[in-house]
Amino acid sequence: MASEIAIYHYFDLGRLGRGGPLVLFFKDAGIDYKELLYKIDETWPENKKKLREQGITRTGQLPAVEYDGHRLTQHIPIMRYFTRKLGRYDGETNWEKYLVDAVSDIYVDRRTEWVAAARRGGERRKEYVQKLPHFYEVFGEYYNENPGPYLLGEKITYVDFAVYHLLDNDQRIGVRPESVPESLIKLEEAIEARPNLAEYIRKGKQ
Ligand SMILES: N[C@@H](CCC(=O)N[C@@H](CS)C(=O)NCC(=O)O)C(=O)O
Repeated sequence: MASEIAIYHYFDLGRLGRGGPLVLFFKDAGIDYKELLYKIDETWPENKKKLREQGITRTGQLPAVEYDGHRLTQHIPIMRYFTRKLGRYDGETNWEKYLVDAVSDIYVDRRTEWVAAARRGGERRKEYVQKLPHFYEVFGEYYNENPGPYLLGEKITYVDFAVYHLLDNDQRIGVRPESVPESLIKLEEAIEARPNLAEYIRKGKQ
């Protein structure tokens, strides 16, 4: 991947911010990146304005990545951009690509619920927690289509980092359902054992 460095703009979320899907993906793929992290406090509106003016994020939301003369936002499409560049981390057949896309879409649905719950709290958070077992069941079924540990079996794809992140995030915020499908536990173990990720993830859990 030459010597190009990706500039990754995100929030400084402390331990919660560790291991976001993009970071896991960059590390796993050996893509050099530099983090620019912003506080979510009274300084954010001003930073948001600047980032929009600079064209780094049109929506005013993060993550955003500067790479190869481009400004990229929307973290799932960002990972897809890199998979096409690398020629790895996606399905190969039409069906495999479809499966990866479908699970990504469900991941985005669940993430949108979480962002709203985190922002509004209260009832919205309760509703989110109630919906979680359903999401876990659905992800578990998709991950059961192949022997695993990844969605497509032995071949890792970008969506595996996203689903792993979701499991880890729910664990950290204490809302993980009591029963987690075995296929998702296998995914977690496999991601945590990946050579470029094992130490980073272990340190983040300390
Ligand atoms: N569709 C975007 C959503 C990004 C998003 O929801 N970002 C939130 C944080 S997780 C954000 O920037 N919030 C601050 C704001 O809206 O001002 C993606 O998937 O990357």
